[in-house]
Amino acid sequence: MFIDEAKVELKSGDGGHGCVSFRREKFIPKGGPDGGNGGKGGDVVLVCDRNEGDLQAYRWQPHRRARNGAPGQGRQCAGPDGGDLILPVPPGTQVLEEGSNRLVAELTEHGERVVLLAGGKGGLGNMNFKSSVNQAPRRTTPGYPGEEGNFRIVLKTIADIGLVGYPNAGKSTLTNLLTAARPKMAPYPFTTLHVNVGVIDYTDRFDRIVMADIPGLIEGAHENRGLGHQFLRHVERCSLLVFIIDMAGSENREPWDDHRILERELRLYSPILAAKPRIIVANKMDLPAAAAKLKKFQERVKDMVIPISCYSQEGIQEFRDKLWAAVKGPVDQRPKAPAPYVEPAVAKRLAKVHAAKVVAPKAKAKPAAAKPAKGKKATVKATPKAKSAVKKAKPVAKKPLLKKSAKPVAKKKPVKVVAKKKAAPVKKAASKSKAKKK
Ligand SMILES: Nc1nc2c(ncn2[C@@H]2O[C@H](COP(=O)(O)OP(=O)(O)OP(=O)(O)O)[C@@H](O)[C@H]2O)c(=O)[nH]1
Ligand SMILES: [Mg+2]
Repeated sequence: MFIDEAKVELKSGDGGHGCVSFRREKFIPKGGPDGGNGGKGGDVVLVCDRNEGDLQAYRWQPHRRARNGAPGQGRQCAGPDGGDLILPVPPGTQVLEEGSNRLVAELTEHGERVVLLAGGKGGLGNMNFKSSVNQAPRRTTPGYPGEEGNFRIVLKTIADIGLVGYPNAGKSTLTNLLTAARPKMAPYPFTTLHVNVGVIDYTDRFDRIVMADIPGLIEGAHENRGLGHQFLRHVERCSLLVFIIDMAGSENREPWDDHRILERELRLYSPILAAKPRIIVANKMDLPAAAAKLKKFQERVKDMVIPISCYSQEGIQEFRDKLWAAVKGPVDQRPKAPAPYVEPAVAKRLAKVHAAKVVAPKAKAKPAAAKPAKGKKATVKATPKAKSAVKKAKPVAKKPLLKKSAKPVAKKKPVKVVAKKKAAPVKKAASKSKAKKK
């Protein structure tokens, strides 16, 4: 049984008490205080070990405690320290505080060590308290108690790619084909009940890719249908998701429906997982219905699709190469994260708002197009649209003249000039009449 979560109650060792003792030897009267210190309590230490597969050991033995330090002894002997409690855990283990769910420790690299709970310090024996004024002290200190706590240990498998698909899509068959892992494969749903990790070896490139095969997802997994979402945590750390889709629809489902539902379930599980880059693998291409369905599928889903068949092994080499390029190849050639999903109703509303925003600046642009009409002598060769704008602007420019508005419009100047010309003859006439009078 694969166990990826366990609740544990841990306690580090208490420190040993200090000792009260006086040296008593033949012919040595009043030998003085010689009580030793107590030993330190053992720590609770987590060690990351790649040979550990899961957390089974903690499920069956959840109460663990480190050893206490021994009390001090006479003749200035310190008590021995309590031994540390070493807890080996597989890479990808997280330790959370029970109740608050605070992440306390995370171990990802083989050999990593984390002291989860420190052991208590040992107490001081009476030899530490002797002085010129107190030559026979009976004073000691007790050992400090160790720490204790309840924790939840969770395993999140570390793999480069995670296989996601409906039950019977062929995830385990593909894992068997590409890696040395041997997950069970059979023509009934939920054959795989836990995570299987396999390694794809690229001997020619001196490289490897770690692949995680998880149990199948079905519609309503977020409501705990099937095995629910619980295994999706194992693909949370993958850099790439591989959607395996039964392209032949051998279970009377359409492949595009499978794809839509898988996307939805990922979204409902976590937005982080939904935003991971992915590639789609069309499996079971050896079956007759597959080719036609693949065409329809590609019309609906625009992402890259790699057709393969685990039976005839068609497309497997190409898949291996594309996988390597997607995980280890140049960064700019790797698949990009999908655009964030927007609910269709929200998308419609956004489209309307966007359209309104696009129209608004056009309406503002009209007066700007009319501006050159003020100067009349605008020599800019206007496009047909601009010409029409200029034509439309002409009556607008005349209007202020008719209304005699106070605005300094270019056409007002000739009016003033006319007024001056008329005024001049009047003055001349007045001067002529004055001359006649004289
Ligand atoms: N015709 C055909 N059948 C396939 C192909 N790949 C897998 N199968 C069959 O599909 C069935 C299911 O395969 P599995 O690998 O167990 O499917 P799975 O996705 O791991 O299923 P679960 O573990 O239940 O989630 C098995 O009977 C396989 O033999 C393929 O390329 N062509
Ligand atoms: Mg399987």
